[in-house]
Amino acid sequence: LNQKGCVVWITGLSGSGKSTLACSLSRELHSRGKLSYILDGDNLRHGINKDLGFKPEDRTENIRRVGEIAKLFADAGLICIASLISPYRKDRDACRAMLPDANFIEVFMNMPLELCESRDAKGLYKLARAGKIRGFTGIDDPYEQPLNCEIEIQQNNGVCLLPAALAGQVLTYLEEK
Ligand code: GGZ
Repeated sequence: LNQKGCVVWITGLSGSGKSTLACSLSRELHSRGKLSYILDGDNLRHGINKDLGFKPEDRTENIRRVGEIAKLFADAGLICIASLISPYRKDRDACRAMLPDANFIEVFMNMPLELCESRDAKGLYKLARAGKIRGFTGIDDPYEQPLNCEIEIQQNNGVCLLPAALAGQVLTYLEEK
């Protein structure tokens, strides 16, 4: 395998584009002959993490488990792309601490709440606003922005780059490392 394992950890609000970036990045890596694997918070919550909800201690355990699994993939030489809201800084930092520092690349999807909320693919923001879901990130549960992330994705004059271009930003970073 002509690659070194690492973890690309994508964090951000629901609807900020984490999964889209993860898919695009995985596709771009594949086309360059690089092996990757996506760990998606929402998917894993149907299987290995189906005993967990969204209380702070459940989110912490969710992120801890995914961090441990990501580490295994990275040890096996894969580029593991983790896509979770992971709203609490201490939980993300605990995952970072599991790996040699250069092997944890934190990507912050810094999108305005209004944009995420306007997408509302599953109608969850609407339910949260109506008080039908409690503890929804960005509404009545905090999102703690990274202080020292490796890559920050932002809109530029209200325009967001296409997923392939965003993936390109991450690829450039990975290639330089
Ligand atoms: C945040 C919630 C909640 C609450 C359900 N808060 O955008 P989605 O819908 O498809 O993906 C979100 C997913 C979040 O799972 P994570 O494992 O990434 O969260 S964390 O890292 O905080 O553990 C969202 C949906 O679950 N969802 N209830 N209360 N997101």
